[in-house]
Amino acid sequence: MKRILLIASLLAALACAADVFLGTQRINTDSGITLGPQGIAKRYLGTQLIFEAADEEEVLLTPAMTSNTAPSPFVITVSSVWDANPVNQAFRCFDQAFNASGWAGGGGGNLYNSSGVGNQWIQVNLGSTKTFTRIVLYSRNSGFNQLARNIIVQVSSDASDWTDVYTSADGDIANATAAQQVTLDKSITPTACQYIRITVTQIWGASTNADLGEIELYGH
Ligand SMILES: [Ca+2]
Repeated sequence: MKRILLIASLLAALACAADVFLGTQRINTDSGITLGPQGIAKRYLGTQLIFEAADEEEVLLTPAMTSNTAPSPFVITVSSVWDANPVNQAFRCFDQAFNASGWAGGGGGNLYNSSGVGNQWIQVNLGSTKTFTRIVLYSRNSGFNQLARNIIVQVSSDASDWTDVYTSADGDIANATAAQQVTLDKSITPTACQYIRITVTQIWGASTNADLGEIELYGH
């Protein structure tokens, strides 16, 4: 009889382990863990409410940048820049915007548009440690000799010691045939870091500078 009651209790407990929705929040009534609309899990640790991103969640690691240092604490730096024109500044690679021709800024420029060739790089300071999982590159436009053909992606916790997380093979990055074309969409082995650096190791043609279009960095 005791065994039957125990089984009945277990079945009742399992029946209660269900997810319910409270507005846009999914609530697991068994564990007490709630998931927000972005998949952010919340749980109580003593009296503290803890927010933690689900492992599988993948979001943009940078906001739409409005300058190389805004919004804080994000900072974009480059090894070199073509000129001082506002539309050519490094953050244009991370402003989440294109103009009609696919160039990054409101005028004619686009970053990463270096003033030289040979291992030119663009770097992001995420402001805190994140887990980096994916990179997406868009072309600035088609028909430019200086478009990136091969890159190395590195991560760091201090902007001093760097670890390679992706080295392209020739063919990984398409030679652009249209503006705003995705030329690379590559998953990265999840890696904790605060800094991400993209170095152009080869361009498609013979030019005196190197270009990357819009860059999206994903993770959690
Ligand atoms: Ca842009």
